[in-house]
Amino acid sequence: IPLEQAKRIAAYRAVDENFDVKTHKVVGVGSGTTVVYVAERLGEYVDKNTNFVCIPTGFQSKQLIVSNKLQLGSIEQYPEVDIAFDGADEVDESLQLIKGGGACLFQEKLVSSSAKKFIIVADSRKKSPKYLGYNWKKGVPIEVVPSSYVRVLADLQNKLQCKSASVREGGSAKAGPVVTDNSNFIIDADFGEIADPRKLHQDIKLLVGVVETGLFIDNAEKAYFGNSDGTVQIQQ
Ligand code: DER
Repeated sequence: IPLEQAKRIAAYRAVDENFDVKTHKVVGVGSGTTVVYVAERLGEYVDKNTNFVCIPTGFQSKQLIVSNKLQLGSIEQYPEVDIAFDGADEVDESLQLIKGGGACLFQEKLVSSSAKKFIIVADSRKKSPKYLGYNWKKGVPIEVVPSSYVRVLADLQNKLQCKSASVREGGSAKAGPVVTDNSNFIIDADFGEIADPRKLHQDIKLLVGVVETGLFIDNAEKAYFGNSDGTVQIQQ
């Protein structure tokens, strides 16, 4: 089956098996192309008796909430989230994640780490057979304060021995660096295989200028992977 259908099947299954419309009042909605189907499915739960609020993880996420006629709330109003759904760029065997492919990692981590339950939805390409960095070759996304990017690039190389690192450029969409929904830059840092993502996250987080890393440690509780044969694999 087509990739988009595999993603949809996984997302629908994740919502149907984990979202409880009676008890879950605050729902985090992530960013990217797979979570589109989460928002679609949540929209099908809305009726005159439901009152759950959805918390966005960036502008695209806000669009998903609005276009699916879901109630939009802010993380400031609802700092405690009952359940959050999001995509991932890679998932390792202990459910550690690389996220940030869509440059929304800061708000994604703010929402997912504020959630009692955090569920990942992805297609089977995102599941790593071993460690992070096995399939995802674009490096660890890192959100940095714009004025610090030269310093952070140097520290990544000199202090953390990363193989290569660069500021994410807008390409044909925008001259110059990608600017995140929080007015920051993204640096993608290639560390090759990441045997200890927790240690790497901590080391990167200490660098001056780093706002947040795309290494989501001990955050996800379950992951739903859509396979090309239409089946769904669940990791927990
Ligand atoms: O940027 C992100 O973290 C997104 O969630 C991304 O990792 C997943 O994007 P996809 O669902 O389009 O593959």
